[in-house]
Amino acid sequence: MIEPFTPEPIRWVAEDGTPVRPLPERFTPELLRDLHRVMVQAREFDKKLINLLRMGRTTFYAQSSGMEATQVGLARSIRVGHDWVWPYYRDQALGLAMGVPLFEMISQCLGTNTDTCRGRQMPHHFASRRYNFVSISSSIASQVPPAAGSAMAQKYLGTDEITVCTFGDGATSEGDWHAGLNMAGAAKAPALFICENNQWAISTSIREQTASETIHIKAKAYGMPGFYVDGNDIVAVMEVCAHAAEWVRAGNGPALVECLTYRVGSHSNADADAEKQYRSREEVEAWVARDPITRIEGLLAHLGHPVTAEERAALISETHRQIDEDVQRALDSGEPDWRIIFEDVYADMPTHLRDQEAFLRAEQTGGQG
Ligand SMILES: Cc1ncc(C[n+]2csc(CCOP(=O)(O)OP(=O)(O)O)c2C)c(N)n1
Ligand SMILES: [Mg+2]
Repeated sequence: MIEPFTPEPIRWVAEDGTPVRPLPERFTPELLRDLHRVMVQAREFDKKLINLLRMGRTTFYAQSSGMEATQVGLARSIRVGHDWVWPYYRDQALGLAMGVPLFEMISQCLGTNTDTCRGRQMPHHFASRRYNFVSISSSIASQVPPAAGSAMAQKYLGTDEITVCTFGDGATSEGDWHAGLNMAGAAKAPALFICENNQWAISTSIREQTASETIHIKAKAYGMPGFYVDGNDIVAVMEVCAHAAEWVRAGNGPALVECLTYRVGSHSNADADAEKQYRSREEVEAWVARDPITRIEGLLAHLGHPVTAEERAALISETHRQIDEDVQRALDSGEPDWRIIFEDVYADMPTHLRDQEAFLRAEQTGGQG
């Protein structure tokens, strides 16, 4: 039985990989291996994208390293392509686990012709129409009120879809967050709110962020259950998120899940983490020791299906090979033409934009027309 408002995060697997309660049957070695594969891919995606950033191929990237169990576990707890997902900017492991192709994510980061947004979004803000993965907004918590609206629409249309909305701990201090949760609660709309509590909002710690003991208790104020889960334990994340998702889908109204995890890398490429300005190395090292990938490997070993060093190395090199190939293919597609800034908004372009387009064309052709 999964209860809301537990004083401690719900946990299934201890840090050394030993189950602390009976493992549900669905967690077969095959499923665990598949989850492990996506988590490793996401970790390697971070490393490769940081390299591309250093090479000047892209200009923004925010790592999800350390948070893979939360994001992959969430992806595997919802109906992918059916439910609607309003993500935030650190959700690449969520996207990958939902099935968004690496190639699409890489193209978006590079802003090439193969980018579905064709360079018109900030890098690392991918979207996927096929997977109902809504375009990311960098303005903290700005996705929460529209997600509440999306859930209200689902309720009024009588579908069995739900809306999933993710955000960080810092987002819970924004007015938008409270407005969105209040609206979804009052409308009893099918929204699943997921807080990826990585305990830092750039350099602001969770203790400075709020006087509340936890994030999930804020759910009480909005008339919904708040679940508290160990976000580095993928079994616990999947059990809790699947339970909350089905509770929401059954028409009971929204729910909030707080996944307690940690960002082991820097906030983004614009961060003083490396300079050790706001958190101690001891703190980071303590969380590196609770790594979610190590934990699932410990569980597989406990079950008698260990991931060997060779298998892990092969998985990593295959991921790197795939990413290198996709990067090349994206770069080969070239940069979008400047004219696209005038496309995809108006069926009939207003006069002032037509004038601007003509002006730019003249500039491009050196005043020759
Ligand atoms: C409205 C708004 N205010 C400030 C910022 C600058 N900013 C970018 S990320 C961030 C921290 C967010 O922390 P959290 O919600 O915990 O997510 P995390 O980055 O830790 O995953 C801030 C303050 C912003 N993007 N939008
Ligand atoms: Mg945070």
